[in-house]
Amino acid sequence: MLLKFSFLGSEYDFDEAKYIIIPVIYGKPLSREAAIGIIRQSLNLPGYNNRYGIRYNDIPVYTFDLVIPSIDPSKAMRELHNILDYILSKNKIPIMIGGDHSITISTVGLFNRYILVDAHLDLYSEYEGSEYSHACVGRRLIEYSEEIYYYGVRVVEPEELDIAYKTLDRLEIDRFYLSVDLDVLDPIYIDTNVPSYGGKSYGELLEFIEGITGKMVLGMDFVETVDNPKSTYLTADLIANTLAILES
Ligand SMILES: [Mn+2]
Repeated sequence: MLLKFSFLGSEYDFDEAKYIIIPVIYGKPLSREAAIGIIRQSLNLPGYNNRYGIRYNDIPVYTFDLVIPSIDPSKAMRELHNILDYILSKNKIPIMIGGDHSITISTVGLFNRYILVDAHLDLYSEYEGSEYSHACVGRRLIEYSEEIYYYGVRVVEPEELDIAYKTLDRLEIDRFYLSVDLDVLDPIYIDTNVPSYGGKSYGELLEFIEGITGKMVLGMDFVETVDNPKSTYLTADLIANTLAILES
C-alpha cells in the first residue's frame, strides 16, 4: 500500500477534515524546509497514541499543498493571510508548520486572542532592518491585540522592556490562536534557530497543552524547528499529541 505524503499519512480530504496542516517553506536556512521533515517524521509515529488513547487515523486532518511564500516579507504575509482566511471561512482550524516564527505575523486581523509559547518575547519593534523579523512577532501582535499571553519566556532583552506583556502558567483562557515556537523546549530535546538553555521539558510543555481540553483553539502554528531528524520527529510528535488532546 502506498503511504500518502500527508501529516500522519491521513487520507481525509479537505472537506472532511477539521484540521488543516499548512506546510510553510519560509525564512532562515536551518528551518526553512523543516515542514517537509515534520511530515516525513509524522509517518514514523506509532498509529496509536497511548497517552491519550486515540488512533491517529481517527483524527480528521488534511495536509494542504506546500506553501512557498514570496521572498518579500509583506507579500509573504499577505499570501499566508489569504490562505488562513480561506481555511477559516470553511470553519476549519489552520495549523501552519515549519519555517520561521515570523509567519505568525500573517495572522494579524484574523484572531483576537493569542498564546505565544516561546523562550523569547520577540518584542523588537524592528530587527536587522525588518519589522517582519522573527524577533518582532510579539510586537506586531501586541500592537494589534491586547490579549497576548506568553508561556515559557526566559530570554528578555533590554530593548524589549518598553512594552508590557502578560504571562500565564496554565491555559485558563478560551478561543485563542496558539503559536508554539519550539525553542520553548530546552535544547537537550530539540535544535531550533535560537536555542536557549534552561527551557521546558517535553513533559512540561505537553502538560501545558493539555490545558486546551474542552476549549476552542481557532488556529495554531509550530515553528523554528531545525530541519534534522531528531528535531522534526519531536515536532511531529508534539503536533500529533496536540491533535490527540483536542480530539480525546
Ligand atoms: Mn523564540
